[in-house]
Amino acid sequence: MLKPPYMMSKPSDGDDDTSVIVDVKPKTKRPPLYKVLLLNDDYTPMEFVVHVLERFFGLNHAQAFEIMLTVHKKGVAVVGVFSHEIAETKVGQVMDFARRHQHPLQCTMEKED
Ligand code: TYC
Repeated sequence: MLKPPYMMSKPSDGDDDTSVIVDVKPKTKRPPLYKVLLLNDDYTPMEFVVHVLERFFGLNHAQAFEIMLTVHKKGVAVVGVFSHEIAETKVGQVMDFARRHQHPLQCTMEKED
């Protein structure tokens, strides 16, 4: 004769939760990117701006001249898109270099949409 306790189903091994996650979003998000912008002014020499673009943004002379002219004509242009840390470094390098040469050149960064 069977003695108590009577177990009418298999003992749980702790793995009998029947709820199922159907769809899980991949949780790794790419970090936001930042545009680095160069602003026009009436005093910074064109050749200085070209030099800045070559030196800090790795542009060749033709590319640097073209972007400098865009800023000169339109007032502002994106000179590159970077991670937050790299963008901050570039802005700092440009602002420091311009200040040391007593030019009012302005460089800023802006989060990409
Ligand atoms: N406008 C300046 C000039 O005529 C040239 C210039 C270009 C200055 C781009 C700043 O980001 C700049 N000398």
